[in-house]
Amino acid sequence: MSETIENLFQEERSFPPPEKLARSANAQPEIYESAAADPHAFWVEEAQKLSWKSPWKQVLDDSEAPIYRWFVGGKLNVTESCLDRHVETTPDRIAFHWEGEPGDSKSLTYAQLLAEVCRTSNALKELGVTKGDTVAIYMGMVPEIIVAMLACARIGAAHSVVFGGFSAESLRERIDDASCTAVITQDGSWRRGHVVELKKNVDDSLVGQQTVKHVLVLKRCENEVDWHQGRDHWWHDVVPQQSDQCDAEEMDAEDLLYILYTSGSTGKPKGIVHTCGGYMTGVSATFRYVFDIKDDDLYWCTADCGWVTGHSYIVYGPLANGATSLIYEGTPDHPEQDRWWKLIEKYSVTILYTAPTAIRTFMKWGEQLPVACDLSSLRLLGSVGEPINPEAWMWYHEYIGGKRCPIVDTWWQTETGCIMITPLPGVTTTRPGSACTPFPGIDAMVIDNEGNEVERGHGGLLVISSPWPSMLRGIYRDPERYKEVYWSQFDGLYFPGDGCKIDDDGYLWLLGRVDDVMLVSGHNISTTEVENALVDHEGVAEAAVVGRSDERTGQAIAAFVVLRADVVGHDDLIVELRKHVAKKIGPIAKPSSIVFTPDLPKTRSGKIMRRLLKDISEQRKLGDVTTLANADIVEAIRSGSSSGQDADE
Ligand code: 6R9
Repeated sequence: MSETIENLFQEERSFPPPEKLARSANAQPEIYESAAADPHAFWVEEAQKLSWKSPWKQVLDDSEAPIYRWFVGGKLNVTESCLDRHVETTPDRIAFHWEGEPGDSKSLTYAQLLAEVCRTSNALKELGVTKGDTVAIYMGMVPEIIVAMLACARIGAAHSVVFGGFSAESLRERIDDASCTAVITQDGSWRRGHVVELKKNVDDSLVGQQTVKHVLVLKRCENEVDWHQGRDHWWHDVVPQQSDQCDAEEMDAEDLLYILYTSGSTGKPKGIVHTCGGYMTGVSATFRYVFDIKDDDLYWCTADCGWVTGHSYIVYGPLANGATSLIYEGTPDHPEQDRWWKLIEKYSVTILYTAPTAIRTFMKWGEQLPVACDLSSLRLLGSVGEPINPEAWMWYHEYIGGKRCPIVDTWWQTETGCIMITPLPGVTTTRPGSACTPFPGIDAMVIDNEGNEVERGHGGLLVISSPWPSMLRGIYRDPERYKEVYWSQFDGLYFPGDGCKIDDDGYLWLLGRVDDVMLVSGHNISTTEVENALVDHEGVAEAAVVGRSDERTGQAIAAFVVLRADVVGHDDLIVELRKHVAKKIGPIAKPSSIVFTPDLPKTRSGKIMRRLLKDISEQRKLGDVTTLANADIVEAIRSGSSSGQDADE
């Protein structure tokens, strides 16, 4: 019988934590043992670090599993943990330094942020938004997006942030699904020097829409907008004159905090539901220990608030810990490809949290850009969103981290709310490409298709075997789909849909989505391992592989390769790359075709869309491309691909 997923790629390099960081790290080695001995006590201790209005009566109610309730009966308002308590002790501490794409900037202290949140809360109340309503937020990365999220939380309205790059149709679908009563947006948002017309998209999305009564519009780009009298309100007309005091609505631990839609690879977007008490406990604890946050740190998470990473690790986690963060509005290549490195230099950023897709793009652009900037303030690096290829990890380590910064490769999902598998920077000896081990208090296993735990040294499916506080509470208005998608495969186990292998020391190596696994001559091969082997070649910056139907082998591996800036793609290189993969992970994994391309199709959150590459390889009509960040690349690949050679020997 074939393995659920083969274990092919071996990585021998390892990096112990720097001594100085280890000595004063927020998480010390004992944390694993004590959390394992009593996980509930661990989470209770973390929950107690938040501000509660009244205590819970029960830590976990699992009587209706897989619907779990945490901190049952507890009352709180998450904005008091994020703002009020810091304003009491350190009102002048900076919460956010913000830099706009055109170069304008602004800083907000905790006291200023609380005042602005209260004014916005009062404005929303005046418009009739109340506890139990859902508000859509469709904005760019301006400080007001954070203010808007927190203002909703303060008055007990759920927010549903829709990424500002999504179309009017996607916005409409999400507004309808959650029956939003208000939308908060901007006239426009800056992106690579151009204005993205957010207000226009909102107008288009609301044609014939019934539930939305009010649209609050922040002026940012001064582009012209249509105005719907009675429905539309300028932020500057309704917010500034409000009182800067607003009592925080008392919320049950299990009341809805937000809905966030995740599309997955196919099908209708799922409205992932997060509640107040457990979610805050999870994000606050993971932020403190994984990012080792200290008073003098300047933390920068490069995500957009439209993604869960922005919710958990720009807004709720950092603010719960009283952190000082940088946020940046624009793209990394505006005005030049060194914008990020200039920002790190300007603000003396100490902790950087970004995605493999960004790192691989910087590899493609070349290390001369970061090397020319002073990045010596950095002390810790993070990665999230996709498996990070070992070679990309090494590049990040060398050219961004100056070989001195630990890298935390953090595996988690919109659904999990907080980081689940990760190194702890002062404790874990890291291995490039491994997310290492479950966070304290989290139970994960790798199992085969029959549900048996695999032995070390083998691959299989990742599952989470006990509930955790920040877990999703369901799919909005679709409890059956929730059970079906996550809990129907293996009894009592949460199935995230990712492949994973466990090495001889118990380290976990994420292998991408199970749907993408390729079946070649009876071997189940993960896309991640073949991509790792390709990126291991010095000429390659990025690679994506898919299984294309093949009469002889079932599936054949089709590879799409992005080369580094100074490398030219030619036939000899194709031969060389195939040999390289064969040598690195075995002849079975050799791509049968390799196409060079300037970029890969990616979702707007930077994940490679292998589904489209599969359509191209099998010369099918392309599936849905509306969530694509770079739609034009698909045509370019398609024309390149028809001339791409099929090297079979
Ligand atoms: C936070 C976020 C979740 C999916 C997840 C997995 C992939 C995220 C990863 C990773 C390997 C990591 N993923 N982090 N794979 N290593 N460190 O990305 O949430 O947008 O819901 O995506 O992303 O496949 O299942 P979300």
